[in-house]
Amino acid sequence: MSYPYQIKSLADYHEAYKKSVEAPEQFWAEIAENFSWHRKWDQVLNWNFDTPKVEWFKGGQLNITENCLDRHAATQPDAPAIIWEPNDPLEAHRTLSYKELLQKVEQFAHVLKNKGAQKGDRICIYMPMVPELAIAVLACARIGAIHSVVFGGFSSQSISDRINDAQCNIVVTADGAYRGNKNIPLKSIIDDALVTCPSVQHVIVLTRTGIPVSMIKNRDAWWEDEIKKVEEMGNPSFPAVSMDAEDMLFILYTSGSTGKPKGVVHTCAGYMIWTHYTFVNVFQYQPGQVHFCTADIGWITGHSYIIYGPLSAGATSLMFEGIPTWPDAGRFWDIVQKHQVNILYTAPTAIRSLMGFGTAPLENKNLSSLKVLGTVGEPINVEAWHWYDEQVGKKQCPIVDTWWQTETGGTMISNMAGVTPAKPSFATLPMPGVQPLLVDENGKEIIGNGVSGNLCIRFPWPGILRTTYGDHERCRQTYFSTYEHLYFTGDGCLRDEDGNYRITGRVDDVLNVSGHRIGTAEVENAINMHTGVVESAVVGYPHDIKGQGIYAFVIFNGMHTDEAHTRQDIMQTVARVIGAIAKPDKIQFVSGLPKTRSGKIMRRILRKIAEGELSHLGDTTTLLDPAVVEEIKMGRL
Ligand code: 7RM
Repeated sequence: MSYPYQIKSLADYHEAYKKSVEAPEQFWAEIAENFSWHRKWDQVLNWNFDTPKVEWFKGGQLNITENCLDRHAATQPDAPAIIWEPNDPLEAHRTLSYKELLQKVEQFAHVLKNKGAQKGDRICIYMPMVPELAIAVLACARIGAIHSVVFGGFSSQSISDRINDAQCNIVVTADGAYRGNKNIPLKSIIDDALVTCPSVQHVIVLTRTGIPVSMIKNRDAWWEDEIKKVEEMGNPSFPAVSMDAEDMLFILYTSGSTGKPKGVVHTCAGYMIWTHYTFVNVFQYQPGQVHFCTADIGWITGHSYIIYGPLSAGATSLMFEGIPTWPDAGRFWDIVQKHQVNILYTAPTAIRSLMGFGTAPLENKNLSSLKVLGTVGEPINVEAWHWYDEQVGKKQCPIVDTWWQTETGGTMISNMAGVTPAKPSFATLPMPGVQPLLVDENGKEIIGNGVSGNLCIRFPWPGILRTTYGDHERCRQTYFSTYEHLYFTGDGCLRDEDGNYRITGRVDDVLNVSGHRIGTAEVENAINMHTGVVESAVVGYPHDIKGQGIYAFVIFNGMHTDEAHTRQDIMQTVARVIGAIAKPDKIQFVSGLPKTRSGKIMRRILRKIAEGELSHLGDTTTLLDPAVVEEIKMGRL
């Protein structure tokens, strides 16, 4: 496949950017012409950020899976679409060509249809990182069902909240999952979740680990048995269902500043074009290259840059089931060597954790296939950037620092590999179609360079979220009401003298722990479920590997046998309610929390204490009880 819209030089970039701002409709229409449509659109863009309402390619009809599968299966049937590397290096890898992947997606689309799935239904997918996860996702898209993938590390409670919010009628899962030396009982976690999910009628269970599971009659079926039924039907093809450009493609839950995760909604055409365009340009993908994105498909990065971006481009996408440090800290490098990976896209937290093992795991690994490196998920510190550049890229590979969010669908601010200049710890320049600006607390735009403020976007791009599932008002409130007529990202940002952007981190109550977004309110709610807890306050603090760690201040009134034991109990509670990723790193027991006279917890003070900045707490005179601050300082962990 060729990409006529691939930007080839800095001058090209400036030209494309200018056109995308001056004539956005013409710009995106020309790109959209390169996809397969059942019907062309009537209007390129219709929008209003106040409602908010954004519609791209309204009236157009298409199916994203024809763009990701059929057209490549026709022109390059034997080209590898997915290379799958298992958790355990002793197990054989698998390669699925475009022809094979299409056939498997059609088979599973039949399975879903046989279970009664219809266009518009919501289907929850809770699976390990195996090819069948991508197959399930694409099969949903093929029949027009809306997928809601839930990361395999979330607890029963988190799953049932998400299933109930979206009213899913089908769940696709596996018996278990391998992650490093752990064996996670996915089906049993699903069984616990479904006790409180009356909307679910069918559960399809893939065999992965072989651990015993309980199968409930008339509800649960094995993936393999259902596939056999389709084979017995003679493996009929499955014509892709025609979708409106603005029909929902998927829901993905993400944390915000309130306790309840939001179901971010993306639609078919805009999301497809945005992930494709950003994939091809940011990584400068060349046909035949192997792209390795290390994210889990449970997060947006996996949706956009393991599945939809690469496959829409006819690329080879490498999917890895395991973790970077098992069986040893050379796992990524073995994979790069074994599969001749050309593009490696990972998170700063993974780089920092591997840095901790020194350079020994890199010795005798042939990384010469690498052409482009990428990072995503959190700010990358300069030290990690240089380590990545020197030890992994051998100073031969451009590094793209891609800033974006679940809500933006794809990359928003990033350099383009080898085409626009990189600057360590800077995401640098906006993608064509992205119009960033910085504002102060009052929403006044901060003009000029060498300034910082809150990062907003003033014009829609094709991949912007359309709503939060079932609660459009919440979408308006969260993203479009803080500053009038603008999309607010929740991130703080600096713009240097040359106009390069550096994202400095969240300015709301959202933590970024190892690249995972976690709301402080969510963690507090989970802690408060422990019977002995009276109240809690959670803040982030700088953590060498995770980027941010979770620090919890807890008022405990229960029966203390000993503090260490109570800490463990609270950790367990959080793991049960949310998942292990949200376990606090530190729990400090306190007798009170710093509150204003109106009862608001002053997190600013707690944040400073957690960071260890004990002497610059700022004004504490408005506190109800200033003495409590002294006590908390004394007991700091
Ligand atoms: C893709 C993803 C979004 C939040 C975002 C930022 C932070 C992501 C970068 C970054 C600095 C980056 N989606 N973030 N990428 N900060 N530099 N290159 O991570 O919805 O899970 O998180 O992540 O704070 O708002 S996400």
